Amino acid sequence: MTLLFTCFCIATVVQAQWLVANIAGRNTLNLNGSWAVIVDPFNAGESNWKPIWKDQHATGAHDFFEYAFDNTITLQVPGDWNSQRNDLVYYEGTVWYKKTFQYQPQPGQHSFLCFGGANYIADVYCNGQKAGSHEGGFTPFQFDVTHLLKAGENEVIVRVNNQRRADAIPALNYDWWNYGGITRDVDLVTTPGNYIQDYFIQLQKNDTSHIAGWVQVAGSNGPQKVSIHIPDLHIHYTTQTNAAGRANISIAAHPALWSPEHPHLYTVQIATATDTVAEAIGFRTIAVKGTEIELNGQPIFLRGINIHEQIPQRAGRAYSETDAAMLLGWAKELGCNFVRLTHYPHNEHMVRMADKMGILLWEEIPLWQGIQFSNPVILAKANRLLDEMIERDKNRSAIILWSLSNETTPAESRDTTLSAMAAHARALDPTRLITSAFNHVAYKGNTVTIDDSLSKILDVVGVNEYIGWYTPWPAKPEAMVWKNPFNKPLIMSEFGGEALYGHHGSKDTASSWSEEYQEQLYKNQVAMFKNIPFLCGTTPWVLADFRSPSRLQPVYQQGWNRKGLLSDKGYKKKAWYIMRVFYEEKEQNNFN
Ligand code: GCB
Repeated sequence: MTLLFTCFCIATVVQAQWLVANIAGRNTLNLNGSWAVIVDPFNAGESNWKPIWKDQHATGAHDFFEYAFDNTITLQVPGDWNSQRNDLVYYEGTVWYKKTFQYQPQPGQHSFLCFGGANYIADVYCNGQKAGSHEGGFTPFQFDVTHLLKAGENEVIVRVNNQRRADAIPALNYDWWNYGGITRDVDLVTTPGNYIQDYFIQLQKNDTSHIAGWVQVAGSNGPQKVSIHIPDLHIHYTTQTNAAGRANISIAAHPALWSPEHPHLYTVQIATATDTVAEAIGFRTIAVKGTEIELNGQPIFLRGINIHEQIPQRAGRAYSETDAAMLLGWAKELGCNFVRLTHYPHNEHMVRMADKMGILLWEEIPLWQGIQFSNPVILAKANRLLDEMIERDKNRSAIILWSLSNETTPAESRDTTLSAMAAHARALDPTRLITSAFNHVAYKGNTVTIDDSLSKILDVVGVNEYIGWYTPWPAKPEAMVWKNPFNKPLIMSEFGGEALYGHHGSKDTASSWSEEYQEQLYKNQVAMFKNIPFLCGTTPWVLADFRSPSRLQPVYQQGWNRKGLLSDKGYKKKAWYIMRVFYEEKEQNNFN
């Protein structure tokens, strides 16, 4: 009986699918703002006798319900719940959200409910019926709610649960705050019945004279004409979809190439007989040649920084265009042409802003230490997260690297899973490079050898090394030698140490938690970098101090990871200036 019931439940869950690309370019009703919420730590609202998703109201004299969305508390969407209410700072559990809105569905049109992200599991109900479920805190999800909407007032109820799980991605422990809630934008998108579902429009791999890719049209029952207009390139291209609604494209073109110095974006218009959509797209190539990374055929040094999706002054998740401008503005001020979006896909404003500002990006899924690689569900979950990340961001020229993971422990099950994921990502997007950050290197005397077998499957190797912090210096920094048997480009994807802003002490003692110690550590790192010929980029850990429940030092940390070059108020620590000068030198040497 139990088994039958379970099977029935699984069969009826609608998993999120990628239904409509480029939400910003569509006809949308934005559902951001104030949502009524019920905090439900024991998941009482899921039980059969008072399911909250039904949003029932008492009618008879002896009727009552032990919940109500009316006269209850509200939370702002987008936004995490932890930074909005003191009683939810450490909360890990369920919150029910409700929003009502007016809507007039038109015959023949589609309506899609689109969430930028909700951490970690979201169950979505529309007018008392399940629209679908989604697992994963940092990627978008969408449901077709055409059949659930009605004319007049409509309601959406979302159950969000951020309990940590052993078989989740990320798993049980990680070094950042488990911000819960509907943390990103919510939109109701309306399209014609026959509409442009998705498209991939970039330069062909290693070819600056062809724009290539595909357009996917949904709801058509036969071939139909698709046109692509790029007015500034005088391109008016037409083609036809096949029986599956797909049109492959290949257009001879000589666009001005997108680069950090000239982040040129073209307006690209895609049209069918019934639908049209436009967005700004840049064109560039990215490739590996020996141990170099080449942007538009020229070697580039990636002057980078790691950024968490957090505004330190607010101690909360970043979610807006203004937040993106602040975080990426800091990166520019440091002299960066590159950002590693750690450790998960950030909100879409970050990626679009980077496209406009000319900042190259590394984007990764939150496959962070402690993952259950021997559990077969992990590959399926990881591939779905790759799908969702790549589906959303594949047209952003800023993105050059898809990252599969961070700091995984070498094991056969790990290698098999990550190899399958690499193949999956390459099939989805053959134009970009695949990377991963790992911390398994071999130390012998003054020599560090990159020996993790994961390097075999990557285009670019990312090494997190904490020499001077978690690992003592085995030799003088300038005497360190790095060996690269895999002969691939290396990005030093993490390095750094902790310092409390404004706290001064010994430059030689880590436990001084002083700006001087962190500054000296950066001087030493830079001295070492100058002798690594195959080093193609550096991303210090990390732009700004960030909240972490495992940082328990009561005087200096107080629940914050203090490895920021900026403090929790955004003030520059001494180490900031060491990186700034290093990047100035790199820029002046024309070593981009
Ligand atoms: C790492 C992790 C990063 C941590 C950092 C640290 O290696 O990749 O997520 O926050 O070290 O500060 O220990």
